[in-house]
Amino acid sequence: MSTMRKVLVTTGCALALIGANVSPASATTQDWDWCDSNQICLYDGFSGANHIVSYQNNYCNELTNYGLSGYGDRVSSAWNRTGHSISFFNWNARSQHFDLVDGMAAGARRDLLDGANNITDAVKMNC
Ligand SMILES: [Ca+2]
Repeated sequence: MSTMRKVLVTTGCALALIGANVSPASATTQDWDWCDSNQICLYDGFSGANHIVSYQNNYCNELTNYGLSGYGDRVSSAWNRTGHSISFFNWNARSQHFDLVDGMAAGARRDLLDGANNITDAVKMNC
């Protein structure tokens, strides 16, 4: 390994350690991956980290079942850039119904409630 290569590897390790100790405030500025206007954006991580999928929801009061697309039980945060409130649902296999587990105002972005984290399967725009 050349001297230059060793320097680069060492620098990379130092940066990785700095990244692990990042403060919550600076983490927030790095999160909330891009979300287009009029879309509902869903994220695997908290504070908008790790974008999963976005829906251009043109359908009022119709359930978008993202569990069918393989995104169920993964969403931890969301950004609602529609002009309407949205509701999140969890599929209840026992009752064979969708249970309402969280809701979000128009324009809001936040982590899902503790009881809704990593369990939702569908979203609906209320209008
Ligand atoms: Ca679920």
